Amino acid sequence: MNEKIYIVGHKKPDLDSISSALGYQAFRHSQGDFNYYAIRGDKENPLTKWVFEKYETRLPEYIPNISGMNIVLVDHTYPENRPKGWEKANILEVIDHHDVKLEDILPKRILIRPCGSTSSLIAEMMFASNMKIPFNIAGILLCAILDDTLNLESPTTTDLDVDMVYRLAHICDIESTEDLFREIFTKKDIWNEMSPREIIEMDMKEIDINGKKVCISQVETMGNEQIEKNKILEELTKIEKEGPSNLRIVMITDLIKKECNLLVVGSDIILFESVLGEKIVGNMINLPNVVSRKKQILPMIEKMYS
Ligand SMILES: [Mn+2]
Repeated sequence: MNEKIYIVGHKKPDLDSISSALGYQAFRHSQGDFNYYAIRGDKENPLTKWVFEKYETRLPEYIPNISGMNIVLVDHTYPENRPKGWEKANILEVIDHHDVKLEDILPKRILIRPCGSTSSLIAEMMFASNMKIPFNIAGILLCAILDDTLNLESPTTTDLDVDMVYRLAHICDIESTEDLFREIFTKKDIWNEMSPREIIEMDMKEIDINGKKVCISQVETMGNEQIEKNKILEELTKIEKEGPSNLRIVMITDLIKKECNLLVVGSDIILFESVLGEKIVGNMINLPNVVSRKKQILPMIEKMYS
């Protein structure tokens, strides 16, 4: 009998992490590889819950520790984003659309392609193999791509994402993704119901850049004016005191105005100012036309530390 192989996304999974894991399971099963099994290492976010309910699909099983398991990592490679117990897991394969950090593991199969979402890579495999994609799987992958690419408007969007959205939407019988995207983002714009600590931790990425500790939280809103920046900054300062870092940022993105406000703390704030070419006043700065953590904020910081 074949040993089980578990597919898992990053810690604090977003929709793409959970959708691509389930999508890859469906793809593998279509190939006769029934030993692949999608899981999640953390609680799902409210958007994921809504999308899975909408498409009447069961969430992947929650397994808090992957130690000792055969693993496919989807939607991440960085050690700091891997689920608990990865050090003692057998990582066989990775599929991702972000920057790569794999010096410490040696997976047999690696599929890395810069594009808007891991779900696009999974959908492409499905179409290439002529698999008959079930309606619910198409819907879940479609929502994940729209979420990750901000309805194909994020600078991370590639032709592949556009093509996959078009083909998946066709399966779902959706003519325009505009309404679906609005729904997705209303489900995400739940910041008013959360505490500052919850807001900061909802979509937080910790990154080690050449030994520098950087932490960026992403808060995407549809013109939400009610977000209490001062309270979040107060909490951010508290978190920074608990565990100092080089740079700790909360990126509050307004998807309607297409701009963001950064709340910034950390020991390298002055260095960061010099990269921005602007003063960060009272630990806050507004950046017009900046919406992407991965394509716009991260590269700036990586350049700063290179
Ligand atoms: Mn993703």
